[in-house]
Amino acid sequence: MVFAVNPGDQFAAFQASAMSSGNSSTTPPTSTSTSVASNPSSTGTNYRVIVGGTGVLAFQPDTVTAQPGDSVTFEFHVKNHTATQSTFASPCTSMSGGFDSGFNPVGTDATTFPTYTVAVNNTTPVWVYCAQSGHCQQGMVFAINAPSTGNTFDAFRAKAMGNTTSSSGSPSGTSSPSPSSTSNSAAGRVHIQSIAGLSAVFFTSLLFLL
Ligand SMILES: [Cu+2]
Repeated sequence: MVFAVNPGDQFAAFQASAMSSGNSSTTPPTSTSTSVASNPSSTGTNYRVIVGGTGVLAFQPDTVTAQPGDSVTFEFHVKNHTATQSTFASPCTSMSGGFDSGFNPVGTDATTFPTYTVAVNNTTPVWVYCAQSGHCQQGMVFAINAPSTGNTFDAFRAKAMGNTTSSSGSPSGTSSPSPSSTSNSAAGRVHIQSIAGLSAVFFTSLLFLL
């Protein structure tokens, strides 16, 4: 499990050397690069993300920082994974109108790997998960341009894994707006209702005074 910042097309080689384990053949991992859809621009960077692999339920790397004009190519390895866009609020649920690679079954002896490429059009965070049963809940998530504070990738993954209580250190009731926004939605609604109730009382007593 390795990671690189701005590796260009050298990440696969870096990763391959890291993973010197027993994959039977030594196919050069760059061989599938011709299947990239619609080259967005000649100057954009294409980031390669390995999805799954032997004993791996992860996107590698699991985050990418990209510029408009760049692209991200998911390369699906063994098992049957997807790259499906979600939202920060619901990490393991397909986003309406978002992209979805669909399932990509890959056998253990595969020597070529299906790919799916998405274009990066802006720097808005893009949240991605694997829709295979249980994978997202085991942390198989990915992000493009995740913020370094607030809605971070770590918070996204924690939310995917159901760990919404792990706000770092701050006892509840403080004003940190980020990680608590979804799991408390019911509580938030109650809170809003009680505020509405209060203002109704307030308004009524105003009427009374008039
Ligand atoms: Cu998966």
